[in-house]
Amino acid sequence: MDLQEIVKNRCNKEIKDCSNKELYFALLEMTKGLAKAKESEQGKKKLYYISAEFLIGKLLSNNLINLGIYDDVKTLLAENGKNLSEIEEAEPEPSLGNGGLGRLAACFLDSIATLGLHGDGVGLNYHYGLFKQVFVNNLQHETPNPWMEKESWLTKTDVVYPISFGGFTLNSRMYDIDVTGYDNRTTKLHLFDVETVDESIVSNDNISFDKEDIAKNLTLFLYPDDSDEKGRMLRVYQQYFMVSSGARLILDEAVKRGSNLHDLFDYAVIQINDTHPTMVIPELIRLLMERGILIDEAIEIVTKTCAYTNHTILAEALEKWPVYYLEKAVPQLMPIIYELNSRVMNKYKDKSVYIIDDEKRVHMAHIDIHYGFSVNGVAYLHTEILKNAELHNFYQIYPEKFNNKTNGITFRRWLLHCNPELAALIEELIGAGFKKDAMELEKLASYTKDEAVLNRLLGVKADCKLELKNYLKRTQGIDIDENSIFDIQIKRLHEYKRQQMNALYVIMKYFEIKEGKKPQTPITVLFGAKAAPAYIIAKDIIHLILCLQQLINNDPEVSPYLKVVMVENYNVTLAEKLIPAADIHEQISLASKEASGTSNMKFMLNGAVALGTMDGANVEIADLVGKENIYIFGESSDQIIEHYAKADYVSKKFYEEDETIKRAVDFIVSDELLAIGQRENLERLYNELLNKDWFMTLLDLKSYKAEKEQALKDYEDRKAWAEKMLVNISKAGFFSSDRTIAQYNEDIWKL
Ligand code: F58
Repeated sequence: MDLQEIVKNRCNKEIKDCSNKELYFALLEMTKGLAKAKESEQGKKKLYYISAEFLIGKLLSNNLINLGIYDDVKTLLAENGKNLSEIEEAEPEPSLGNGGLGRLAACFLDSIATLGLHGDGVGLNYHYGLFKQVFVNNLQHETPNPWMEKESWLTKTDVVYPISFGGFTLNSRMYDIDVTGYDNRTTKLHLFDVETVDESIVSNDNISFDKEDIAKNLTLFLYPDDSDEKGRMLRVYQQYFMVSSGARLILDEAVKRGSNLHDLFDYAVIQINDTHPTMVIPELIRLLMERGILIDEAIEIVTKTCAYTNHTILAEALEKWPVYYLEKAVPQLMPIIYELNSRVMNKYKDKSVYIIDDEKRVHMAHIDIHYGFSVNGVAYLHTEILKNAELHNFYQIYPEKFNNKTNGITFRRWLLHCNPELAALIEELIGAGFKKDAMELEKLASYTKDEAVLNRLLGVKADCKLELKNYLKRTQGIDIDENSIFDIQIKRLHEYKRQQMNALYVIMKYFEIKEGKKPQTPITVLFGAKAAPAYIIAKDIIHLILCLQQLINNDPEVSPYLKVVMVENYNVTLAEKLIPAADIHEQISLASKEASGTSNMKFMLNGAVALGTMDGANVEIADLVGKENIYIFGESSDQIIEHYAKADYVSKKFYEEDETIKRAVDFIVSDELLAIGQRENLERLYNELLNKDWFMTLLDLKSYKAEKEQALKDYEDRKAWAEKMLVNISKAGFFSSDRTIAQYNEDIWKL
C-alpha cells in the first residue's frame, strides 16, 4: 500500500500539504491494512488471554516498527517536510488499563504475535478509560479520558451476543484491534462493548454518573469507583459481560475448529489475568451444560481449560463478592457456584479453602485455584510467598498446580521504539540479533571496560534527558535541568510502593540544602502516578508531593540543587519518555508486597540503575547484575513477614528515636507546607504515618537515605557509573516478554 495514494484518496492533497492529524489518519488506514494482511488461521489449540485491562499505549509507531516499515515511512515523511514524532503526537493513547497488570497483558500480546503463537486477547472497550488525572490546587482530580475518534484502531465486527443479567439482557458487540508482532504475524485483541452505552451521561469535568443505569454505563469506565455498593455492583456487571461474551466466542471458535466440546481443552486454553475474569469458570460450565453436557463432565472440561495468574499478595486486593451481589446481577451462575463450593466442602475440612465463607462472600481466587489447572505468580519471590504463606493451604492440596512465570516486557516498545538511539548503538556494537533473541544483549559485557563505548552510552543518556526536558516543557510547561541527576519513580500510587518514603527523603534533602550542604550534582526527583479515586491516603500522598514541588521549585536557595516534579496524567506515552532519561529508578516497595514490578525491567534495559528493596523481580535483577550494579536497602521479605506475624512494628518508635526522621515527618504539617496545601489532607497523612504506617515507611527510611546518598556519590564517577549502566543493559535479556511467553506456552498453554 502506498501512503501517497492513500493521502490522495482521503484528502485530495500531497503529503507535504497535509496536517499532522490528516497524516495520522492516513497512516492508521495504511497500517491497519498491512496488519490485516498478516493474519492467518493457525493450529488447533488457541490461547485466550482474558483481562479487564490491556494498557496498549499508542500503536502507530509500534506497528510501523513491527511491520518493518518505520524507517521507510519516516524517510518518506521527512522528504515531504513532515516529522513522524510530531504526527505520533496526534494519536490519542487508548486508556484501557490501570498499571502493571494491564501493561503486562499488552506486552504479552506483542510477544504472542512475535512468537507466532495462536492466541488472542479478550477484554472490554471502555469509552472513557480509567480516568484522566488533572491537578487542581495540588490535588488529584479525575475527569473522563475519551480516546476513541471517528477512526481508530478498532474494527467493528459482526459478532454480537445477547448477555443476560438478573432481569434484563444487553447486546454485546465485538470490536477488534490487530496486534502486530515483530517481523511476524498479527494477533487480535477482542474488546466487547454494549451497544446502548451512552457517553452523554458523564460531564467533561468529573467522573460521576448514574451507576445504576447499566445499559448506558456498562463500558464507560475501567474500575468505576467502588467505594459504594452501586459501584461495586457495576464492576460485577462488567466482569460478567466480559466473560460471558468471551466464553461464547471461545466455544463458537472451538466448534468451528472442529471441537465437539467434550474435548474443549484440546482446542482452547484460557489464561485468567487476576480475578476479574474469574466468572468465566462458572459461565463456561453453565454454557456447556446448556449444550447438553452433564455437570461432572462440564466441570472437568473447564478445569482442564482454565489457568490463573495471581498479581498480588495483598489480601485486601483479592476479590470477594457478597453472594447477594451475584444473586442479583447473575442469578444463573449461583447454582453453579454453590455446587462448586459444596464439592470443595465435601472434600476438605479446612474452611480457609472454601469458595463461600461464613460471611457469605464468594472468594474469586478460590474458584480459580480449585477449578483451574495452573496457578502462577509473576516473580520468583512472589510465587514462593504464595506457596509458603498467602496460598499455603491451597499449595498443600495442589502442589502440582503452582508455578512461577517471572514477568517480562516487550523490547520492541521499551527499547526499539522508546530509545532508538540506544538501540542503534547496541546494534552497532553487537549486531541486530538482540531484536529477536534478547539474550544476545549479554554480548555487551565485553565493552564494560571500553572507554569510548562508555562515553557514547553517557552521550545517549544525555540526549534522552534533553529530549525529556523539551517534552515536559512543551506538553506540561515544566522546567527541568538536563544536567541534573534524574531520579524517577513511576507506578500506581499505593502505600506499599512507598512514594511517601521518597517524599520524606526529599524533605530531608531540602533541610540539608537549606543548611548549606549542597549536592555535588543537582537532583531532579520525578514522580508519575495515578491514585484510585476512592483511595484517600494515596491522594493525600499526591498532595504532599505536589505541595513539595511548589515549595521547593520556588525556593531560590534550594531549587538550583533540588527539584521535584510530578508529571500530570502519567501514562504509557509519558513512560516512554521518562524511562530512557532515568539515571536512578526507585523500586522501594515494602519487601514481600510488590508481586514483581515491570518498570524495573524497562529502566534497566534503558541503562538506569535501581535503588530498591529485595522485593518482586528486584531480587532476580540483583542476582543477575551483581550487588555493585544495584542499590539495595531495607529489611528482607522474611523479616517483614515476621513483623506482620508478631504485629511488632510501631512507627512512632522510629519517629521518636531518630531526630532526622521526626523532623521530616513533622514537616508535613509545618507552617511552610500548610501555607501551600490543605490542612485536612496533610494532617491525615501525618497521623497515618505516625499511628498506622501499615507499609512500614519509617522502618526503612534511614537505610533508604543512606543507600541513596551512596548512589548519588557514585554517580559522580561517570566512567564507573556508565559501567553499571552497561552491565544493567547487558543483563536485561532475561526480562524479555518473549522469554516469559515461551515459558507460559511450554508449561501451561502447550499450543
Ligand atoms: C501489578 N498489579 C503488580 N494490579 O502490582 C506488579 O507487581 C506486577 O508487576 C504487575 O501487576 C504485573 O504482574 C496490578 O497492576 C492492579 O492494577 C489492580 C487492578 C484491580 C484493582 C486493584 C489494582
